[in-house]
Amino acid sequence: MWKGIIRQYPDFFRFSDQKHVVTILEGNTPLIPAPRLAEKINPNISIFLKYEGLNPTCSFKDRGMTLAVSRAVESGSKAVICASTGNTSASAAAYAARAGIKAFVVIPEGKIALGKLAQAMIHGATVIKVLGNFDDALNIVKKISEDYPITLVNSLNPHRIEGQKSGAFEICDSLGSPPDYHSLPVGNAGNITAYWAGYKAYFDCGKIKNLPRMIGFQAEGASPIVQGRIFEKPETIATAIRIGNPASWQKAVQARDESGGLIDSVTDDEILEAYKMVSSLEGVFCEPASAASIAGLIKKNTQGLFNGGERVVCTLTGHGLKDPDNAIKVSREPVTCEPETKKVLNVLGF
Ligand code: AN7
Repeated sequence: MWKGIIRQYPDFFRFSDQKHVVTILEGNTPLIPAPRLAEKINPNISIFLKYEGLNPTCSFKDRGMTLAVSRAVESGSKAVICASTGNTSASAAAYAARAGIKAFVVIPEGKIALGKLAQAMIHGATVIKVLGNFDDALNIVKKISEDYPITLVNSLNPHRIEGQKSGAFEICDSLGSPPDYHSLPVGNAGNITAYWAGYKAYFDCGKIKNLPRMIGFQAEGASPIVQGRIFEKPETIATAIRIGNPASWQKAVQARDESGGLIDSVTDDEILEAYKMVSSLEGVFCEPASAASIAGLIKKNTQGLFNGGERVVCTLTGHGLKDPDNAIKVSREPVTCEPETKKVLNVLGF
């Protein structure tokens, strides 16, 4: 039976007392081959989707949260706090509930997907909506965690990044070696940092013989790393990555440069196109921010990045059901009709 990432990778996550481990059996997400997507984008490459939407709270954040909350419990902490565009708050709320400690979450008012808000609320977190953006919220929780006995569980907490390395371990374990390219959406830039650290850790202990190139994608309206400037007013339909001043900015640049990769931006239209493509061609439903990894792959393929024969992994960071509003907005409307077979057949075109 799968035991959650901490117990599954004990060489990397050591605990002197196992009773401190807080897990909801996160990780072990499928690496799904995407042949129909590849056929459409470039039949000479292989695409795999690391479907992080199948974690306990339906995003990759659970990998870091199991470790951050376990370490908080280990150190005797009774409360955690985070700023969030939604997924971190959902995960923090769930793991705090599991640990029997308090969660305080600070989110930008009106700019988080409905499912994520529902998660934070149902798990019993104290939810504070600020009339500002994620960057404002992060500044507030950083200050609070410095002054009060409350553990910060944003990715500034190094245990978050540590835990998120496990995504890279699983991919190498599944493929038998790393992919040639690893594509990710970039928001606060913790995940691209974590995956690169994970690949390097596996390389250093001899489990893999080479390293992938990391390719990261920001939304154009929230692309501080690409443009080399803080965005005071980040805007994108992909609210998860609506971040103007990423906490792991320098580490993401380092991951890009060390791996020989790149960080670029994609437009909201490109994101929504990729969002529809992956769900309609592969039956895999992710949230808009996640589709930035695929939008970026499409953009780079058009620009001639691939020679043929490459294996590319795209991390689909969060489940599509988190954001039903956007799914409905971009899809064909259901047809309403009288409860009569003839009328239904008529709509079906028979
Ligand atoms: C679905 O929840 O920042 O570059 O506060 O939810 O590691 O920040 C979420 C980020 C990508 C970007 N995809 O990852 C938060 C938050 C989804 C996300 C990202 C997020 P990072």
